[in-house]
Amino acid sequence: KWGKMCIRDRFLEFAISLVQECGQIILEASKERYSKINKIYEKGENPSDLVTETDKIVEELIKSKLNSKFPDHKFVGEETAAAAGKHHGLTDEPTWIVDPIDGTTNFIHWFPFVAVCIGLTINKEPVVGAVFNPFLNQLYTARKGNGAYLNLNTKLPLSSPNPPITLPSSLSQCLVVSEYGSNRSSTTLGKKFRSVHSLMSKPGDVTWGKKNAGLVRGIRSLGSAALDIIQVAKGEADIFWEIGCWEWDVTAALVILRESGGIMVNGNGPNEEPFNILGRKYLAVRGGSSCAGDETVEQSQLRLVREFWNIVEEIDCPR
Ligand code: 2AM
Ligand code: CA
Ligand code: CA
Ligand code: CA
Repeated sequence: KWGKMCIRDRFLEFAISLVQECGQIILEASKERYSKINKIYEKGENPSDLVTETDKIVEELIKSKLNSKFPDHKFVGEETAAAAGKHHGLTDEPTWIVDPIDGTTNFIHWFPFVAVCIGLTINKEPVVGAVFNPFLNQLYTARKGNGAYLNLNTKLPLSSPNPPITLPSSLSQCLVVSEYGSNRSSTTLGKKFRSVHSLMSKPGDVTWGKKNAGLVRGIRSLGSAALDIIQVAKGEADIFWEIGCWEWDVTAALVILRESGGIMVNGNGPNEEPFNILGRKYLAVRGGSSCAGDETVEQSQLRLVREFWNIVEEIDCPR
């Protein structure tokens, strides 16, 4: 039914106007730190999983504006899903996938990596993405087939002044971004820590000193999965890895990542099974215009995916 629908600019334009409007609301609300508008709730039984009034207000605003503008379209949002207490599938209908505040803990603490994320899927394919960080006034946008941009004028990945961006030839040259999520059960977090540890040190490498290289160059956590992915789209990080996050963390940023030349898989790569936006395991590698050796850029990306996945321990994350 939606196969012939063209991906029109008006979808992206509307998403941009919404993230900008909501960014202002988020900024204003952040001034009222710890006051009523920012009343903080713990979600469910999980004390590290927080939500504020602002998360809810922003999501309701986006939902109602999208519903008036595109009444036939579906809506998926983090706080709506939380209120319903159950999850949903994804259909072929145009579906707006929204995270009103990605980085709620950052928002509460004024750590300036906070994003409002609006993505659109058609036929389950992410086609439009807008991610806005109001604290840094950075707007990231993309439409399938039309490139990815910072503040509507700077193309991603960044390449300053004008050299080709060379892909890392090995994991040891990669800067990795990842999150720990809000699941602090010792089994889940323990496995993740062991995986991260195995990336930061080489097996059998027990001495401190010059010989310790580590399997990756470093690991960073911004506290916003969407902005982690954006770092990869910009070319300022090489790999994004996260287990347990949701489609609203990923959809908008994924369009931007892909339009910047990056790839995202759920596990070992596209060879295994088609990418599933609901997969809750995400591994991304940035794009580049060249790479070392005889490989194509795509071959290099897939090799890095395989090498990375061989190191980290698989974690079961049923949804
Ligand atoms: P949120 O701020 O919208 O809740 C840091 O915790 C990052 O991981 C944020 O992007 C956060 O989104 C997301 N996140 C929250 N809960 C998570 C979970 N259980 N597993 C993985 N990521 C989660
Ligand atoms: Ca949340
Ligand atoms: Ca989120
Ligand atoms: Ca959120």
